[in-house]
Amino acid sequence: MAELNSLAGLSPAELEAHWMPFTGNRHFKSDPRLFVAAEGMHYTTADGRSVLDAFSGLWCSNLGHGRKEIADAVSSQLTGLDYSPAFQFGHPTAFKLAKRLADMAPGDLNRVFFCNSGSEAADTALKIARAYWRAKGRPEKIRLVGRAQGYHGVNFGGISVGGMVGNRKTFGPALDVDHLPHTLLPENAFSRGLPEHGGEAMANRLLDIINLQGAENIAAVMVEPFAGSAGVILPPKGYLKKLRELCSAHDILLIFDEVITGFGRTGSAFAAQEFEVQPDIITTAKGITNGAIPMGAVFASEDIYATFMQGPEHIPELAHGYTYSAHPVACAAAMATLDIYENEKLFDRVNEMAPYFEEALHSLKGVAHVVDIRNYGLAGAIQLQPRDGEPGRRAMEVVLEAYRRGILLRWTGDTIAVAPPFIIERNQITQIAETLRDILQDTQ
Ligand code: PXG
Repeated sequence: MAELNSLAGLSPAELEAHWMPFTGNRHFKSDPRLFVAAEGMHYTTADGRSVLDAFSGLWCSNLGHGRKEIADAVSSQLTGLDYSPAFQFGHPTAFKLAKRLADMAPGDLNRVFFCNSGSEAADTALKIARAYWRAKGRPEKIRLVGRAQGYHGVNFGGISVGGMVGNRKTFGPALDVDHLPHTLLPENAFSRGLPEHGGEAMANRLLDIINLQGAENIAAVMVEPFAGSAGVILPPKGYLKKLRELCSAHDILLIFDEVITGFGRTGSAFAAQEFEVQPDIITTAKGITNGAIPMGAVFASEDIYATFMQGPEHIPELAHGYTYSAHPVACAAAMATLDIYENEKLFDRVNEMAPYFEEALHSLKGVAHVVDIRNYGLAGAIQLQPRDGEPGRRAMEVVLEAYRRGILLRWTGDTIAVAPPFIIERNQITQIAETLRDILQDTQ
C-alpha cells in the first residue's frame, strides 16, 4: 500500500509508457520521484512530503507555484477564446502582450515573435538572423557562432550553436558552426558575482573565428549572458561589452539567449539591462508565463523588423511560425505573470535577496568536495570535485539526497545548481545551504 501511495497509484505499465525527457528512464522508474501538487515555495511528493523548490521547477516558476491570478486568467481565456488561428488572423491579447514585453525590453527590441519554448525561440532567432542578411542583400552571411558549454535547447539550430557536445553527438550532422571557448577560468574560482579575469581576452577569441571564416560570411553570434544549463558560468567583467563591440565592428548580429536570465533572474528584467549590453535579438521562454503554460518569445530590433518589411504586402515577410504562436491561453498566462512581477516588485526582491543568497552559497567554501562556487542574482552553482572514474555521480547523489531531505535542486555534470523562486525567504536560503553542507560532509 505504501508503495502504491508513493507511485501516486501508477501501474508499472503506466510508468513504462512515458518516455521521459533528459532522464535516465530505467534509473528513474526503479525509484520514481513524483510530484502531485505545488504551492508557493513547495512541491508535495506522491508520498506526501513537502519539498522546498530551490530550482523554480526548471528555472521557470519564478513567482513560486499555484498562483491564482495565472490560473484565473488561463481559465477565463479558455472559456472566452480557447484558440485563434496564429497565421493571417489575430487576437487582441497577443498584441497587448507584445507591446508590454517591448516596453520591458532593452533599447529598441520592440518587435516580438511568439513561439512555445526556449528551443523554438533559439531556432527562430537563428533563422531571423540568416534571413535578415539575405533581406539586406548579403545572402552569404549565413555562418553562426556559438560558445562551448552553451545551451540553446534541443532543436537542430540550437544544438548546433549550443556547445554541450553530449546533446549533439548522437544526432548526426548538425549545422556547421564555430564556437567561442567558454569562460569558466580557474583563476576566477569562488568569484562573487561577475569574475574579474579574462573578459576581454575571452571575447577577443571571436577575432580568431572572424579571421578563419571571414566576417562577410558570419550572420550572428549567439550566447547566453550567463550559461545556465552548464552550471551558471558567468561572463567575466568586460566580456559581453567586448563581444558587442566586435560584433558591431564586423556587421555580425549579437543574439542573447535569455531563456534563463530573462524575467528577473539577474535582478533586472533582462540580463542585457543588468550587464548594460544591447543585443540585436533576445530569446526568452520559461519565466514569461512562470512555467504555467508553454511559451517563448523572440525580441528583435526595429532595424531587423524594418528590414523584413519589403516586397508585396500580402506575402508573409518571414516564412516561419507555429500553430501555437501567441496562443491565447499562453498570452493570458503571460499577462497575469507580468502583473505579478510588477505588483510584487519581484525583480527588486531578487536584488534584495541576492547578497544573502551569495553569502549562504559561499559559506560552503572549504566544505568537502567543493572546488568552485558561482553566483549572480538568484542563480548559483556549487561545483564539486568529480569522484574518480565516475564523473557526474557525486553531484547526482547529493541532489537525490537533498530531495530525500526535502529540497529540490538540479545537477549538471558535477555541479549543483540553485535557482529559487524570487519569493524565497532568508530562512529558506539558509535551509538550502545548511542541508547542502550536511550532505556534502556525509558524501564520499
Ligand atoms: N535556451 C536556454 C538558455 C535554456 O536554458 C533553452 C534554451 C531551451 O528551452 P526549452 O523551453 O525548449 O527547454 C533553455 C532550457 C537546467 C535546465 O538544468 C535548463 C533548461 C531546461 C531544463 C533544465 O539547467 N534550459
